[in-house]
Amino acid sequence: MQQHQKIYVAGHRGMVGSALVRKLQALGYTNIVTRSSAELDLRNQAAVQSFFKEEQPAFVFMAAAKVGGIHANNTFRADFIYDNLMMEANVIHAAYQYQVEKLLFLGSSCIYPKLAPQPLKEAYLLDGQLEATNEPYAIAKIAGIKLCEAYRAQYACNFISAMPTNLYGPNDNYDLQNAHVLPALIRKFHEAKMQQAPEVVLWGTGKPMREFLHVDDLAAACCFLMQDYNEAEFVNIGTGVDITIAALAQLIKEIVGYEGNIVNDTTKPDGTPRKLMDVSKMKALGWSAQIDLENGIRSVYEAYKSTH
Ligand code: GFB
Repeated sequence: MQQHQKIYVAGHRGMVGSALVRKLQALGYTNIVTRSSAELDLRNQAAVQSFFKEEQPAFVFMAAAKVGGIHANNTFRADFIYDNLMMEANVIHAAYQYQVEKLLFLGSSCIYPKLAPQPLKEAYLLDGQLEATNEPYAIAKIAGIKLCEAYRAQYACNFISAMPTNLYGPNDNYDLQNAHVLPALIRKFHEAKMQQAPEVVLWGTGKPMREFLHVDDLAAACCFLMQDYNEAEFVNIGTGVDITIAALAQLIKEIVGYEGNIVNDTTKPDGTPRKLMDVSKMKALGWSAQIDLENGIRSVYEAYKSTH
């Protein structure tokens, strides 16, 4: 990837896409093309094709997706499968038609079977039943991996896939119903502190374990793969360290400085018991995450306070 070559970052307004644009700019890439979803609906095949025909990007980061936390995934099941399938099929097919030199597709750790052995090795894909709350999203993301593999096998396209663990960072979604756990808890503890509320409600039992990666680390990993990795097999991206939801809540409570109680709402789902990435492949390639969880949460909380 040369600094003057045209790079399309799909989904540049999202948490991942905006981190990619920041990272690419910091690395000196000057020819980045973007479209908002109002300008280009990636679910519309004709619109996607005319965009690729007009812009002819050399590289594509496919970071556009419909995403959300456990409740959003479980509720908007049709939207999560339809929107994601359409976007990725249109972008990947257009990248083939318009001879994109290389494409990176972003998936998710929820592609793995619910009860897969831990840590999750890339080889565990399609080895068992998926977690029910996010099955439609996971199926769409698995389809994205398979699209990349199939276009590589049939048409020799250099399409690669990366599977990030749970992410957080700038431009995250803080909507309490639809957010992921980390931003939701930052908001809940912050508002409880401001209102001097006696308790904060944690969904589920607090026992599930999750791994959290700062999106700036993910962006660095994606640029690294775009520059150096050209294989068919997808690659996990994570920290290799996980934490219970109860311990995460305690950590965020301390960072925010909230002094009330935490209560569990066990009518809400726990989701997958654990999804810790095996990051040995990425480590062997020479990349590992740099931002530790406590510092990462401190930085996003500072940003949250300045904008809310
Ligand atoms: O982050 P999260 O919504 O998604 O929830 P998943 C993680 C865990 O935190 C679950 C608990 O056990 C939740 O029950 N939790 C506790 C909360 N309090 C809260 C809260 O206030 N809000 C939220 N959202 N959770 C998603 C998938 O799964 O992860 C997607 O649905 C995607 O497909 C994404 O893969 C990365 O980690 O369970």
